[in-house]
Amino acid sequence: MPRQRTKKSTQKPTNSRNSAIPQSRNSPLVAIIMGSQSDWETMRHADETLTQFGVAHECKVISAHRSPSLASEFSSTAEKRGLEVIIAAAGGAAHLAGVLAAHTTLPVLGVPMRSEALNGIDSLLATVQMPAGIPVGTLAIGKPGAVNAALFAVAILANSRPDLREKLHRFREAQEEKIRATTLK
Ligand code: RP5
Repeated sequence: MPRQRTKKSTQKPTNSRNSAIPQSRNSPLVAIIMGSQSDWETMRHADETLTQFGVAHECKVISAHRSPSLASEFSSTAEKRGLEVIIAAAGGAAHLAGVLAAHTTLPVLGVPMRSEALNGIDSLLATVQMPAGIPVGTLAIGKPGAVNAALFAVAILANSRPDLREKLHRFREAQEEKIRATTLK
């Protein structure tokens, strides 16, 4: 059964087998998958954004390299479990989004993590340079990418959910209002 993070927390995500994350009553529509627990500090911003919009979601650590069969099993069964969007974050040789996309026709949004060696340029190129035929929608490196991946997932879901579309409009209006109200001293 899928599990879902239900509240803001700095607690790192773990896989369902050993998770302390409470069971969700609603089936998750979005999965936030990351290659390592070290990605959580960035990806919690995607978690928080989806929570802000009231979108049922789950957060898991799955590595394309360190747990390849779990990555394949997760992605190939995602659609029949009711997921509609997968967000995949990884750093360095960041193959996670591409591997998940290879096993599903659900939209996969890739978030490149800022890496120590190359500051995320490696993650960006590894995520974005997919061969024609297996798309990954790649967002910006780090926190802006995490937030925008969640907003993109909301926009996809909003195509068939007028309540979410309305929330997106209100979010944009509030954002613009904040800019208009900004005065420089
Ligand atoms: C990637 O390697 C992960 O997504 C992470 O960004 C990076 C480093 O992982 P750790 O060594 O911190 O587990 O697979």
